[in-house]
Amino acid sequence: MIRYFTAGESHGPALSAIIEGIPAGVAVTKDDIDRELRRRQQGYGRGGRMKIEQDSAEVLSGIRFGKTIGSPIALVIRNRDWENWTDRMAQFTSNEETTEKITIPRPGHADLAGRLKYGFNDIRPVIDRSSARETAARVAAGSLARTFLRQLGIEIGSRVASIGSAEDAGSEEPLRSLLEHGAEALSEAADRSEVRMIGEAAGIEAMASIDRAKEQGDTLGGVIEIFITGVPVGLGSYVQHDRRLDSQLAAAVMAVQAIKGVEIGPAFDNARKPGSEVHDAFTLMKGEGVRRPTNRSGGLEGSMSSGEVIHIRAAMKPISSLQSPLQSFDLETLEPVLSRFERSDTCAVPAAGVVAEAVVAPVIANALLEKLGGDNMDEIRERLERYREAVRSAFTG
Ligand code: EPS
Repeated sequence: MIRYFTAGESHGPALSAIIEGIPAGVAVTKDDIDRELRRRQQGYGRGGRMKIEQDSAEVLSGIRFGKTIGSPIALVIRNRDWENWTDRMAQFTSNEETTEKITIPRPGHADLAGRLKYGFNDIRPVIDRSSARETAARVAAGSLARTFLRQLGIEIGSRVASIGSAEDAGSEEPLRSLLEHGAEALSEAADRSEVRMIGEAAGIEAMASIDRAKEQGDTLGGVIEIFITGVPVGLGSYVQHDRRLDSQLAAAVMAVQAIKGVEIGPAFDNARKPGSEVHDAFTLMKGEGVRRPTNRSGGLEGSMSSGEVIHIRAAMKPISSLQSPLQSFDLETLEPVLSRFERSDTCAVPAAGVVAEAVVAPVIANALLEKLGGDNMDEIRERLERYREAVRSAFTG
């Protein structure tokens, strides 16, 4: 089973991740990892920090001659900004006397609860670890799981469905035809837009609203959609709560900073409709087995993959570092003050889509490994092919 951890502070020396459980024999290039890191850094509305960083991962273990060897893979992404923070984030020299303490919590952030929970007299350690910069390490780790999946014909992609009130409406048809080529075709199309939308007019509107928010010292959230193609039927299980694939996917996406809502397919719309307009009827296709003309279940039935495209939607709240401050108070003087501004992005919804792609990859890879077992690529490929064939021929008479 694949598991991973990340470590690192936003302004410390580096971010790192150890990922274990990627089978042996997965062909990996350095660019399979760095490409995802670059994608995560893009997007209209990012702040000054993205001009400083050029994320790239050093691989310390687990890969030999361009292939995984089944052992843990350790990754390090250096923070270029660290050189500007060596005093304020010093590890062993005590600069407590000379370092300005952060004592005004930003509403909406981890600042206040984190300061109380860990007992600091300075919010800085909370800011630095709760920062969404940590997602760079998750993207690096996730890129290995998605490389594994890609070699088995399973692809992950995403688009931004809305930013603020600007919606990528009317893109359903191009979206469907892109997905026929696999979810990565969708992501490639989305990556051509700075806001990762498919419709050009929607993208222009979204960028204008980001500009307006920035001028007003405000921030914007949005909705992202993740698609996974090529997933065989029957991953996950209904027999026990912790084996349900929909809950595992939702948990992974919800664990991304600022994600506050997750739905499988159009779940909240479905909740307003009668069952006859929600459930996907079966059609038997010659040579292909069962298909559903609609996919309103988002590719999951009974908490298992249905064999259709998996479709997840996630709501990201607007970033909580606002240039136009909200009411706060000083933790030392207890005086009411306006919240302080910490350099930040105006909108990071496009990046959140890339992060969401990365965090669902280990979930799908684990569900596949649970179904098939196997420690190396040849073994897994053969078992998957046999399973796909059994599914294809199950109802073809
Ligand atoms: C972030 C604040 C900003 C963002 C950062 C997330 O960083 P800084 O405080 O250094 O300006 O740019 O995102 C990243 C650095 C990144 O790589 O995504 C925060 O507080 O969450």
